[in-house]
Amino acid sequence: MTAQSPLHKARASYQPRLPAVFAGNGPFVAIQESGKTESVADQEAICAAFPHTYGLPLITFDTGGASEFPAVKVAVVLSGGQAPGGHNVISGLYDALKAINENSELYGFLGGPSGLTDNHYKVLTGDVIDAYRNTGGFDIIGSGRTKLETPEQFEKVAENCRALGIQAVVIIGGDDSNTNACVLAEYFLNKNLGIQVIGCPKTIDGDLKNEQIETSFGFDTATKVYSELIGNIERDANSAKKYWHFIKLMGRSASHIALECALQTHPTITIISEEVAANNQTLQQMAQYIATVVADRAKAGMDFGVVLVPEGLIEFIPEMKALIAELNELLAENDAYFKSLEYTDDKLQFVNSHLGAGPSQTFSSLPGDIQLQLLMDRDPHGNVQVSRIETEKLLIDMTGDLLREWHAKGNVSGKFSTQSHFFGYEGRCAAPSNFDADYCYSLGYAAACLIANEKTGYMAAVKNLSQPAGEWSPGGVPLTMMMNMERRKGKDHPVIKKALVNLEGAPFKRFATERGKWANGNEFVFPGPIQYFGPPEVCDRPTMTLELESR
Ligand code: FBP
Repeated sequence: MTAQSPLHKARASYQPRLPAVFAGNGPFVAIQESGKTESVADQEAICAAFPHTYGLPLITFDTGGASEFPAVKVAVVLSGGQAPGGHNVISGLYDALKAINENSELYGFLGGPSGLTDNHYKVLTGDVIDAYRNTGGFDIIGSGRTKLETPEQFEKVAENCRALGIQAVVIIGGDDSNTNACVLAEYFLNKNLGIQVIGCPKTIDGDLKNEQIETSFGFDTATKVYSELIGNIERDANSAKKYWHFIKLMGRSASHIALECALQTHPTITIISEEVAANNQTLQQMAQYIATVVADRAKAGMDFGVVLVPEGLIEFIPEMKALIAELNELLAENDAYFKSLEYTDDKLQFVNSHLGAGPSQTFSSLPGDIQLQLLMDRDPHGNVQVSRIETEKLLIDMTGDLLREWHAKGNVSGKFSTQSHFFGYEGRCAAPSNFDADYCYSLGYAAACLIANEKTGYMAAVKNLSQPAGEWSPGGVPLTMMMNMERRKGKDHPVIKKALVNLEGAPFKRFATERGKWANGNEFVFPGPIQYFGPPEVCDRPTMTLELESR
């Protein structure tokens, strides 16, 4: 990269703010440990799967630790989808390792976890790190979604680390990648290989959070970017007064992104998948709800509005959930045969002839495009690729059909002209907000402290995030503590528990009390672009989710 924008240049010299415990003494911290911990669910099964790493204590850092550490060689890998701030985790890690001992070295493994098995790496020097400080993207070393799951892969990782003298591996990833980190830590301990593994909580989706992890990095920046775009569309809708905009938002299964964006922008309608599941709402009922709001607004002369649709919605609609579960099992059991089918008709026929009565009926009722999108390859972790299913278009079609029916009966007036959008990739590589820049840098520091203190099987963590950075509390959370058993690719597996939107939580409750007003009037809010320089109430505001959850 040679040409740089003025913002890129100005941002390079931003010095991320650190929690007080690091600001005073750098990474030389004292370790405070809790008692034995338990996994969030399925304790017996998780304990049996991770006998060496189960039950580790929680760690918080305090001032007054050792003042010297030996040099250490560390590997870092970025895993899964991009999230703003990844480069700052790496720069925080680098700076802390160098502060610990200037002879420490950081190796960046390329293209995600496969870099570790294939031994593709580059040494991260000060010059390389400086070029990426406070920038978005994962391009410093690239990312990938390879799942580390077989002993052969683990042996390869160990062999490659040993050859370079690497003592610790930092995996920066989401729930699935941190599940990999946990499995790897357990394997290395079991084999007594002396290689530590530390995870870092990354994902724009916001679903890697729990009692200990307040938010994953990237959620703050991504939701601010989407909220800016939604606000712009709201203003366009309100100016032209002729379109209904249906916006699908990334976020995988959980609706955290849609909820946060709704709180920031007050759209006309927002669907929250978790509520749909709780109310057992069918696709038809959802279309009815949207059509009713459209018809009511038409009566008031408002043939326009903005609808937010979380990308994972399809998995939460009861009849679709049953269909997807059966498809997952069917495709996992017949993977090779299904992939050998060349023609679409043969694939559809195979699926139709193997599905049970209910799922088969649901499948047949879907438009052809959606049927094919549901049959696309699962990701390496067995997840349906919801970003590729055009749920927003399905809702537009169904709502339109209903409105035409009502129109024919003379029950509604007005026009239903639509535009569809999908916001996802637009937000994943944005320059990190001040919050994400600071948070990620602190996570990198925390990972280095865990390594220097010979910990393994931990996720680097920073708490008290709704307060200014100086008051943040860094430490480590045992990876096993976040695990439960889930069905993947037709089998039960120990995985980190995804956090879905809590319908009893403050963010959803706030949304639920306000949405009626937003549907009937024009309550749009226009957040505008992320600001990096300026007054703290504009530049340093955390997400509303974090703010409301910490009250
Ligand atoms: P992870 O952070 O869990 O890896 O996923 C982030 C994400 O952006 C999801 O919101 C989205 O469904 C998925 O990645 C898209 O995957 P891909 O980048 O492979 O298209």
